[in-house]
Amino acid sequence: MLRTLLLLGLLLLGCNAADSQPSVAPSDPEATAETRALFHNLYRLAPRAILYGHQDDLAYGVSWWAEPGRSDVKAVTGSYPAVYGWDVGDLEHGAERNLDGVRFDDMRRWIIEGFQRGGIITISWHMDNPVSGGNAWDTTRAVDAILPGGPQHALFRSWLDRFADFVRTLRGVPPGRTDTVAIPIIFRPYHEWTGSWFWWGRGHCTPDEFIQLWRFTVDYLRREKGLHNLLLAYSSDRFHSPEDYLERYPGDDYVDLLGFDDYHSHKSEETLPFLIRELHDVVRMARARGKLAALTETGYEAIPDSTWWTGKLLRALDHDDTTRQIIYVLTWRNAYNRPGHYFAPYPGHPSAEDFRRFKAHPLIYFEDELPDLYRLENGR
Ligand code: BMA
Repeated sequence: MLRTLLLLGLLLLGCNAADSQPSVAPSDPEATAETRALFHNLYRLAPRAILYGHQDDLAYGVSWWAEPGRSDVKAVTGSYPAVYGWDVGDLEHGAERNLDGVRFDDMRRWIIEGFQRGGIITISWHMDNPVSGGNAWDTTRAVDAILPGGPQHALFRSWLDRFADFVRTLRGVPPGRTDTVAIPIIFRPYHEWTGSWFWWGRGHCTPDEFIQLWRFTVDYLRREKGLHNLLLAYSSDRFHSPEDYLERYPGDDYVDLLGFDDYHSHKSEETLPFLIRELHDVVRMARARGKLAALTETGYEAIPDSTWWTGKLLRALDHDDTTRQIIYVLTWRNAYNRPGHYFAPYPGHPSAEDFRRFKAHPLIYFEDELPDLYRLENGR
């Protein structure tokens, strides 16, 4: 009897200990099988891999535009990036091209191509200002106006409708399969909110308004539009502490990945500790909540330091067991018609050799090293 009671006690204790662990699952209880697989596989991979991503990789590069199969990253390293970043700015107007001139029909094709090779797709949205009609950098106050009850709410819904229509067309065949599925998307709206350069930025709405905006967006896309292939990335710019970062956190039911953008702290010895501290904070906050963590945007414009990839970026990412848990790092676009505005090397660039060393590091994964991320193990 005593032994039974003791056993029972131990079992209960065990349950309590298990309860204190965060639940590890996509925030959408109805997430599709491939979306769940992507989330769990990335979570498991996080301690040993950092996936490299590049914005607009397949669309254009330094001195070329829309050439089938071409990629600056592949030209330098032999592999496509593991993560493909795209931006749907101007989709809200039903435009043919996004704010950087990429045709949405082409973007869809490239998204499908990347997914079918086993890559990961992330989408951001430099959405125009819904009140003034200016661009994303027009900081006319707008968030309160698009919330339910606000004068621009109907317009805002119509923008989300257009987004949902586009996402619904993103379907492809996962590697090693023959059936077509909805492509899982890491959706990263309202990014860099710790800055005040976008209309959704910190200086232009209250924390409560931002949280309402986020929750409305996610609820609308899931419940009204029936999208269940989205993993949500909450992504700040530089931040100073966990409290600072969590000021506008919309809650665990609305977020799958905790990320931040930082284009500055990686440049010098003096500022590298700031980046390492951000990586520590974001990984700890993510793991405590059963979420993923990522450096969602970074890069050194024109890469003037020829050993930046291993000498600075990798040094921060590979600093310790905590920094290594970042799941991906994405560098921004290699603009076609804006000289010097590029963030990955092209053949012959002074940092090309170091970029290949970066890729060769066991922690860093490009597309050619990816395991199958879209298949569930143990049916989870
Ligand atoms: C910015 C710059 C802009 C671009 C925008 C959206 O950082 O690259 O030229 O329009 O991102 O891609």
